[in-house]
Amino acid sequence: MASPDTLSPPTRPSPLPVLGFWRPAAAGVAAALAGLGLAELTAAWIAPGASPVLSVGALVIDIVPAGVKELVIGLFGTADKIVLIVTIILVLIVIAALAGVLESRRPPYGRVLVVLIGAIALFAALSRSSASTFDAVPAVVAMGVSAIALTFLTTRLPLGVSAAVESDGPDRRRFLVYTGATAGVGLLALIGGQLKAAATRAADTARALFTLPAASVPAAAIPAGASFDVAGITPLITPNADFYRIDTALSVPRIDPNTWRLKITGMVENEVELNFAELLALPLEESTTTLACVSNYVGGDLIGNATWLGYPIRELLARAKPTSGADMVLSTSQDGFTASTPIEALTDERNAILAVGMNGEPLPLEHGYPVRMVVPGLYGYVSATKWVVELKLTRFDQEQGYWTPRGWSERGPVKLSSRIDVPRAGSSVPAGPVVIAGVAWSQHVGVSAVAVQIDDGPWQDATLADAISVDTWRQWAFTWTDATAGQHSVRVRATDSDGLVQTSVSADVAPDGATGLHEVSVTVS
Ligand SMILES: Nc1nc2c(c(=O)[nH]1)N[C@H]1C(S)=C(S)[C@@H](COP(=O)(O)O)O[C@H]1N2
Ligand SMILES: [Mo]
Repeated sequence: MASPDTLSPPTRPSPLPVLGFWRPAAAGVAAALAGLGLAELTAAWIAPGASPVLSVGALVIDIVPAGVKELVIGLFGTADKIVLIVTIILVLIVIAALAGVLESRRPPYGRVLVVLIGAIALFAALSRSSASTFDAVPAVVAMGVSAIALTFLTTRLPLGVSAAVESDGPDRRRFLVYTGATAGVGLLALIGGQLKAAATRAADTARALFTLPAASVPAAAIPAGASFDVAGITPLITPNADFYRIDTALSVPRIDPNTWRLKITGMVENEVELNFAELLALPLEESTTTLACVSNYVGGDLIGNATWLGYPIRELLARAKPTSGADMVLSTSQDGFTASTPIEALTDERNAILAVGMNGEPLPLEHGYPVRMVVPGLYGYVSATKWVVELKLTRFDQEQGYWTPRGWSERGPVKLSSRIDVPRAGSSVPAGPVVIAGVAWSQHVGVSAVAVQIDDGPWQDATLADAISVDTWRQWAFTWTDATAGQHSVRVRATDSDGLVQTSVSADVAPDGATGLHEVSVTVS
């Protein structure tokens, strides 16, 4: 007679769970997929250069010895990059499975592994030469999401299951639903990120292939005497790569020029619509204009000067025929930013343009590609709408630009100012003649004089370089012949063509631009 104990099946799972392998491994892979997918999606939107997979790939290319590289290229030819990406993904899957198993048996070592891998991705993203702080975000998302998903899946799900329930039952269903949902979110995010990245690449390629039409009206030649040969002075024309960038865009809008359209709406007799090809076919004009940000403090560098190519806005407004009450053009960017520009500034003789070119190149993406506004004499926040898609004729008493309800003036003419570029603040210079130099601007009026003051001495006239136009900054220089040893302060002051002298009264940048005199202290030795 057999003992009943040995015949009857166990009535409940053994108190010591059988340590599963496949479920924790699958949970690890699902968690990694969720983290990676959301990280790639984040990268595609806010940091296109910082895709975790691609930046790790770039890191591998950098550190792999030349011999291995040649071997891989020899074996796979032009498919070498795909092989690299597939390898990275396979390695990641293995590590993720390992992290799942580790986390289910020896928490928190699975999470520790996830964080380590995330740290490698973070290092890879930030070690690129053009990395910015935003580039840290995708790797941090990957790390955070994977670690949280891993913890959730390994602590809440029946992973340590006995053979009896392995094949079926509610446990299995629960496991499949949660793990599947986690992996599904990751997969969807990954696909979304790839679609966004493809759109970005398409826009970048379109920009790279686009050649600017020639100007019908070329910019006035820059006089030979417009720049001084002084080391350290601001270049007269700011190279695109050095041009300051200010906008509210978390991710730079990528506009397909083939779908770009400008609408002129609001208080007009005729609504006007224009596409990119139509704009390029118009007689484009070139002009050199200094662009300044209202947030530029005295002596600051949120100002640049470029030769822009574009079409006069006044001509387009003339087509639309604004009705009599309109006094403002509210320009809107594709990303929703708006600027309120007085209608006079767009219809008088100044070079207010819809710009497509900057220093001989299509507008850089960050500077408004394919089309932006440039209006001489007004701060950027009330005039220089990048990625512009609509000009609405309206009234200041009816609508406001983006920054006005946020504490900035509805109108923002650029204030008369000047800056000392050399010697730099806090620097030491040898005794003897010292060249002091910089730039001064009084947009749309023009600078007529610049003077320099050393310590409490008299104001002495600096030499002005030739002007390009009243809408551009002007270089100035002064030779301080009797610089004596010790600590000195140097101040600069400009006078505009109307005779207005730059005020020494300091005002903050808000609400309508800083005032005061730029002063640097230098040590003469
Ligand atoms: N679409 C859009 N355009 C914008 C802005 C913005 O936030 N979004 N900022 C404005 C501000 S405040 C300035 S100073 C200029 C700066 O232009 P830049 O980045 O080309 O130097 O763009 C203007 N145009
Ligand atoms: Mo600005």
